[in-house]
This record gives sequence, C-alpha cells and structure tokens, in this order.
Amino acid sequence: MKKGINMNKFLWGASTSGFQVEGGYNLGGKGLSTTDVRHVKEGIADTKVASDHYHHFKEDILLMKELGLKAYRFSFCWARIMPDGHHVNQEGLEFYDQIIQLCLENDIEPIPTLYHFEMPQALVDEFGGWKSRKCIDAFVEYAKFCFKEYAGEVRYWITINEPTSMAGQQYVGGTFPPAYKDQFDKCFKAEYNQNLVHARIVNAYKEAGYTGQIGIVHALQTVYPATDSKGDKHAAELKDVLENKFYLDGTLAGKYSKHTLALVKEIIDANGQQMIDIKPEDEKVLLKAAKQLDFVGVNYYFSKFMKEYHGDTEIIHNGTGEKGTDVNRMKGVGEEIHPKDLPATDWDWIIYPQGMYDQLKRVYDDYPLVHSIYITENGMGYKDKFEGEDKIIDDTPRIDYLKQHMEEVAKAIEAGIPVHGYFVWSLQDMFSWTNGYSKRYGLFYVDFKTQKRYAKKSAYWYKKLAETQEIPSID
Ligand code: BGP
Repeated sequence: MKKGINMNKFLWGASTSGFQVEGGYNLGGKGLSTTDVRHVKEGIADTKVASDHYHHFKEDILLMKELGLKAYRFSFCWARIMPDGHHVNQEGLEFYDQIIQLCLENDIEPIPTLYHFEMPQALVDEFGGWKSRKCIDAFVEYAKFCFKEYAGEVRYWITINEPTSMAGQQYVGGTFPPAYKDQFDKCFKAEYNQNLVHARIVNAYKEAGYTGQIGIVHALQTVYPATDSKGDKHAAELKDVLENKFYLDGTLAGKYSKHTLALVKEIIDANGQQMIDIKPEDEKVLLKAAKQLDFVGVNYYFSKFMKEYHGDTEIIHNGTGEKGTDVNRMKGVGEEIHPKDLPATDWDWIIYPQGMYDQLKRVYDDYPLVHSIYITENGMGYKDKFEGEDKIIDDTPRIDYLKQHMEEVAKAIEAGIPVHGYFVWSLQDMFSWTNGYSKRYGLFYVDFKTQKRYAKKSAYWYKKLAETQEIPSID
C-alpha cells in the first residue's frame, strides 16, 4: 500500500457467509434457516450443499494461510447454534469452535458476523421475524451467548451484515421473502429495528466488559447525480438516504438528523404510506452504542448515478448476467442511469473505484464518532472459465478491479482516513443470493460437482500483495 504507513497491523483477509458456503443444511443438529426455506429457482443452485465448507473448512482455512492472509471474516448461522432460535445445539457450537481454533493456530484472526441475512425459520414462525420486538430480544440473547462462549478467542465481532440490503430486497425490490414490492415504510421500519438491535448488542458487549472490538457492516454504494440539475441532485440525495444515510445516521451518529428524516418522509409520502415512528428512548440506545462502536465495516462494490423521475416504480433485477437488462426507477426517489463511459459487470454493477474513496471520506468526515474502518467486502462478480486442471483460471478483469479499488483505499489512508483492513469478497466461489452459481467472486474456483478448489490468477496476485504489502502490477 503506502510506504511510511505501518501496515504490520493491517488485516488482509477474505470474506464468506454461512449460508453461501457452508451447505450441511440439516447436519449436526442444525435447524432450518430463513434462507433454507426461501424459494430458489430450480437448477440454479444446490444451497443444501453450497461450497460444502461444512466439510471443507479445514482446506479453505489452509488455503488462506497459503496466501498469507491474516483474517477470515465468516458468519455464524444462528440456526446451527440455536435451531429454534433459543436453545443451544452443542454440535453447531463445536463446528464454529473448530473454525475458530484452526484460524488461531494458523495466525488468522477469526471475525464472525452474528447475522448475515439468515435467522432460524422457527423464529419467523414464532414471532414473525424482525418486525417483532420479541425477535429482537431473542437476537440479543443469542449474541450475548456467543460473546460468552467465544470470549478470549474472538477479538473482533460483527453484529449485522448490511441491514439495508436485506430490508431493500424484502420490502422494495421483492427479491427476498416476504418479497413485498415498493413498501418503503416497511423497508425503513425493518432498517430501524436492525439499527436498534445492533445498538443493543453493542451496549450489551460493552456492559459485560469484554475487551475485543465490535462493529457493524454496511453496504455502501456511492450515489452521484447524473447532471448538475437541481432535480438530479435531489434524486441522488433521496437515493442516498434510502441506500446509505438512514442507517449510517442510526448506527454511526446514534441519531437520525432532521434532514435525513425529511428525506425519508418525502419518499414514504410520495408512495402514500405512513411515516415511521422514531422513538426518543430508542435514540438514546443508538447514541450510547455509536459512542462505543469500535469499527465500521464497509462493503463497496459499485456506485449509482441518479436522475430525476416522477413515474411509478419499476425494478427489473439483472439476476442472469445478461448485460443491460437492469432497470431501476423508484417513485419518490429517482431513476438509476448507466453512464456510457463507465464500465459495468455483466450484472450491470457500475465499476467506479473512485466511489470507494468518496464513500470512505464521507463516512469519516460526516460521522466524527468513527475512528476505525475495515473494507469488509470488495470484489467482482465474473463468469470465470475453467479450462482444465493444468490451466490457470485467468481472471485478469477481477485483478484489475481489485487493484483499482485498493489504490483508492491506499489514497484514503494517505489522506488520513483510518482504514485498518481489507477483505476480498470472496475466498472461494459460492452461492450468490439472487444470481445462483453463475456469478463467481472467489480467489479460488470451486467445481461444484467435485467441490475441488483451484487457485485463480487473482489468488496468486493477492498472495503477492500480502507478502510485499505493495499493490502488485497486473502481469
Ligand atoms: C453483499 C453480501 C454478500 C455477497 C455480496 C455479493 O451484499 O454481503 O453476501 O452476496 O454482496 O452480492 P451478489 O452475490 O448478489 O452479487
């Protein structure tokens, strides 16, 4: 990265999430997760097996070791630890214990996320999921249990992965159960509840006196107006509040600003829905947590460019990798456009590395309580081609993507922004939530028939980076 910056403590790592890699969906006493019962189109994936990390975790951790990585970000499947959301399953605990021990033995920092898009289905049956305060209480108990169980072994915890992605897909985009569309009020309410549960967990961790670090992970997409017109600028602000600012305020400032709430109301009003209730007692909990938060994780993949739009909502999600099929215009928000001069992935994610720097700067400048940032996900979905055991999988476009984004991270560090680690999404190929298995992200290619792993060109490139602490060129 940059000479002169002490990179010894910088955590180079890779990320995964339980449901996307583990498989073993009914093994070792595991209960069903909300993701297990979600309808996945026939043939695109076998999520019951996934990347079979359940049986291959040793190999996967040793592959990280070979690359010289210093940290592994993974997630606990709550239903593996507590099949019904309340009672402990010893075998599930042991599974994560083995992962944690193996990481520690190999000098890899284990960084679990408590909630990465999945919870026990039993809790949805019992309480209705995040909508219910009882579900929030159950999550707090689960978190407290995990803190106690792994105290002394886990030094970094992540409460929730991307509160907004899940809420957006559940209530606006309709790609996740309960698959509602255009329910902006419910979307903000779900984010509100997740911000609150996150805060309660942070406070509980600190009250118990643990000495590790605790943080949250946000999906941050940098939003720009398509032109300098007033209407486009306002559309960008509205989109930003929907995608970023509402939950940044809630978790990093501990208070929703008046401006944020005015924009939220504008979106909800435009859709004829009822403004959500912001309770002062909840904001006290949020503020207490924001002041004690040790770090924020940033997942950055793409930026968005907005123009003014006043029609009805129309969202066509490109989940096929057929470039140019994505449509996103939202009533009360605006329309996403794809500037012709900017590259995009086959899934229409606009590649804009500068958005990484701009977002890091924004988080640091606008939220003075933030004093430590990790890039917890960054990577490129690509249609990798396997051409035989003896041929290296050439994913040069991914290397180019990673390199450009890391250069922006280095720029941010030079500018004094406290970024303390970087995690590639993802360690190995895995299930992609709305795209099945055709969208690959891994440093390691997975042949899903044999579950054999093969290093891609990007894995060697990343290894060089971890060894030299300099961003290598693309050969
Ligand atoms: C993030 C999620 C990850 C992962 C990644 C890539 O939002 O935290 O779990 O899925 O995005 O997304 P996708 O697989 O949809 O391309």
